[in-house]
Amino acid sequence: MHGQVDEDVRIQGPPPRPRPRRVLAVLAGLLSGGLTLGVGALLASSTTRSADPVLGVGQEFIARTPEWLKEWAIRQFGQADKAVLLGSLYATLVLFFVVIGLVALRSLRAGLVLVGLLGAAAVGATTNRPDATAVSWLPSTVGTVAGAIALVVLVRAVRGTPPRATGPLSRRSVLFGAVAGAAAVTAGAGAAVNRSNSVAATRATIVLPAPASPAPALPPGIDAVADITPYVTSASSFYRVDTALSVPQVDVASWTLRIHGMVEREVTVTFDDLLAEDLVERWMTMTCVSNEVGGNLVGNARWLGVPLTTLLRRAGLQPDADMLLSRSVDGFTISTPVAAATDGRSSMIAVAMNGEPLTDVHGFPARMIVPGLYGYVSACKWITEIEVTRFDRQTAYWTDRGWAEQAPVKTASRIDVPASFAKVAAGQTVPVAGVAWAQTRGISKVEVSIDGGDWVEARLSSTVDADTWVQWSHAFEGAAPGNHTVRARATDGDGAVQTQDVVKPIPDGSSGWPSKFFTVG
Ligand SMILES: Nc1nc2c(c(=O)[nH]1)N[C@H]1C(S)=C(S)[C@@H](COP(=O)(O)O)O[C@H]1N2
Ligand SMILES: [Mo]
Repeated sequence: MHGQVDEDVRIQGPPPRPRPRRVLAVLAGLLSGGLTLGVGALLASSTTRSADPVLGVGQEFIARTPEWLKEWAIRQFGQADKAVLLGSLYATLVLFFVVIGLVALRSLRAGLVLVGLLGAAAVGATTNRPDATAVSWLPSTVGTVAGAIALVVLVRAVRGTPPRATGPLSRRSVLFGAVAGAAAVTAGAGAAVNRSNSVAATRATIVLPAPASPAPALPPGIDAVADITPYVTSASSFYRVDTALSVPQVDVASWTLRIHGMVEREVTVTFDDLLAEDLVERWMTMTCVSNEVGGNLVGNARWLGVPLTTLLRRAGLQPDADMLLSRSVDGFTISTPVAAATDGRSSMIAVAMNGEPLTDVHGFPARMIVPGLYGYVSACKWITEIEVTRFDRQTAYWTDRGWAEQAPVKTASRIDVPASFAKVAAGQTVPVAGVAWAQTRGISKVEVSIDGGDWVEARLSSTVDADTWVQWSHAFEGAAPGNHTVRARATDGDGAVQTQDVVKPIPDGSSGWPSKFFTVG
């Protein structure tokens, strides 16, 4: 009985209000935009990853961002900078698609002009990437055409007479559903292809040979200090710095490293060629030039690889060459002084980190590692080419943007404890501890001072050699109640004391004494 009453009410109620056409136009804009991105992603996944319209525009944005904005973004968002960039890019696109839908409702031609402009921008960006191929224009072009057709069909359906109630589904709903479905299917298929192209599976099948020259075993007492940075940094907690919006997934079977330019003979090696060499394994600490005093863009790992000298000797360097210009699969470039490869330090083309093949973010299948130089002038990830050349002929990605050509790592220390603004109970000892590094020179001493008082020598943990950081610690007794500042300074193996001069990272690395503020009481 009740059911019947309900039925009567519904039949006699007001007819469903037709959805306002502007809402439908916005939806038309969003769905056709979604189809553009889906088709673009699918085509890019099966041709060139960097030809994806969104990634291409994002990468071009990174390449053209002024230095101050980049610095601000890194300071503001740190390791999340890429996620923030992609998020903003998608938010902007949503806004564009909404506008396109509304404009198209009034004038389809004007809407299509906007679609065309957006498509042209995407084609421009993707074909301008340094790793662009002959087909990089395709994903954005086909995606834009598909989106344009969808926009015309959907907007015409919106403009047409309200849907007649013929059956449960109007023609309009079918069209909207079809475009939504096509957008979802293409985007999903693109993501699936990308997943299947990922290096995770091949990486797991790689068998690393034993090193001909193994790294020294870690001496006892290398992690002597509790609650601070461990001596070994795992791959997953190692800092990541690069310009790659999507992490290159390199097919190791077809990957090669080519050494050319000012050489006696060109050398091209495969990954298996590298593994067949006499491999050396070394502990080395790597630092980013963007690391602020007290910052965490520094890590220490056991690297396995082929000495750079092995490969360069095979190629035969011309005597007037002074630069190695490394190129990554994504077109990124790094310039390294030839001397850093030939002066006896453990420079290598690394294939493994802490006993495992490199992870994709850290440069799979191979990267350069040079002790004592900041990463941007040495540590090329996803390396595929070394051009032997001269500093008066070539420049590299970051040196084109105002960073120094020569950038040896500056002697540095960091205070890990006490934590900033820590509170310590009165009468207790205050542990002060951290790490210090001066790759190739080593650390001979770390000193600490409270409130500008006398420098007291801290205790150094053991270390394996001059190319890695070392832990240090000191326990302050009898700090008076109140606010205090503790400072640290390191002395390197040459006897040079870490400079007090406070300078920013650009152009060749930050300096200054690290400090921590704490309260007793
Ligand atoms: N291909 C490529 N290699 C690169 C970079 C990059 O942007 N692209 N960044 C360099 C910089 S600035 C640093 S500090 C190190 C960081 O290496 P990691 O991410 O493995 O810690 O990689 C270097 N190698
Ligand atoms: Mo860096």
